[in-house]
Amino acid sequence: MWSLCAQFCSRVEICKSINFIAWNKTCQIYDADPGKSKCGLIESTGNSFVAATSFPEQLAGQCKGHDCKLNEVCMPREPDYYCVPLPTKLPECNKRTDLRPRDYSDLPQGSCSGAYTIYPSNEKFDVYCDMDTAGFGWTVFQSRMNGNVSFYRGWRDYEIGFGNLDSEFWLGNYFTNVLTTSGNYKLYIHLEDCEGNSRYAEYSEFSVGNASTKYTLNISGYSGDAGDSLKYHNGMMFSTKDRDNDMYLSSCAYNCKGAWWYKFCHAANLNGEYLGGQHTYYPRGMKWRAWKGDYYSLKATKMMIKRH
Ligand SMILES: [Ca+2]
Repeated sequence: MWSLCAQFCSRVEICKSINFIAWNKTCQIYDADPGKSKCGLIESTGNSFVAATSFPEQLAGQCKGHDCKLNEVCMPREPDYYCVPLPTKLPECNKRTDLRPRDYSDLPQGSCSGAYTIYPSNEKFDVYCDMDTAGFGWTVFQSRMNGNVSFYRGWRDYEIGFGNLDSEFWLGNYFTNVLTTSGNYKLYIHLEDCEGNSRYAEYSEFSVGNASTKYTLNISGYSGDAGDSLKYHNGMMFSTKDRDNDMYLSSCAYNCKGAWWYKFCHAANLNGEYLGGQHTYYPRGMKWRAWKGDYYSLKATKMMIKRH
C-alpha cells in the first residue's frame, strides 16, 4: 500500500514527499521535502514520511495505456495493469496549492467542464477542460462555435493564443507544444455541420513541435467517422498570414484566410473563415474534406487532447 502512495505521488508534478498513514490507508501529498514541510508530520504508528527523490524509478510513468485519474494508481495484474482508487487527504495548510493538475487527466472524476489552471512541467496557464463531448478529462486547444472571434490572425497570436476560453479560442502553439511534449497525448477532433450532425476524428498519437520546428504537426493512428483529413498535414510546419512555411508557391494562409499546418494548402482548414455552411469560396471555409467536401464550412469544431 505504501508503494501505491509513492506511485500516486510520482504522477503529481508538485509532490515532493508523502506521508502514508497506515491505519486508514490514506496518502498525504506534500509539496516540500521532509523536514521542510510547513505542515509537519502526522505522528502515529505505521506512518512513513518519505521524500519523493527516494522513490524507486519504476514507480514513475504511465499505466500501460490505461488512463488512471487523480486519486488512482496503476496496479499490476498479470499480464495487464489496472487503475485503483486511492483515498487521499490533503494537509490543511496547503490545500489550495497541492495537487496541481498537469492537464485535465489529473482532475478528480466528476469535475465539470470549464476553465481551469494547469501546471505542466514548470509552466502555469489556463485552459478549457471538456468532460461532455468524448468522456472525461480532455484539454481543449481549439474551439469555434459562432464566428464571433476572427481566426485570420498572425504568427504571434497563434503562438500565444487568442479568444475566450468559454467560447471561441486558440490555446496557442507554444502551450500546445509544452503540453504534448510533457507526456504521450491523443487528439480528438469534434465537428458539427449546420444541420445538427456531428462527426469525429481521433488520433492515438499527437504532438506539436517547438518554435524551432515552426510547431510541426505529428499525428498517427486515425479512428473515427469523419474520415482522415489531417493525415495530409502530418509533418507540416504551421503557417500564418505573416509566416509562410507551406510548400505552395504562394501563401496558403493568405489564400485560404486561416492558419494551419498547410502543405500545398489543405484537406482540413479548421481555422479558416467562418462561412456557415455551403459556400462558393473554394479554399476559405472551415473545411473537413473527408466529411463535407471542399465547399462546406462547418458550424462548430473542437480540437482537444488527453494524456495516455
Ligand atoms: Ca508558400
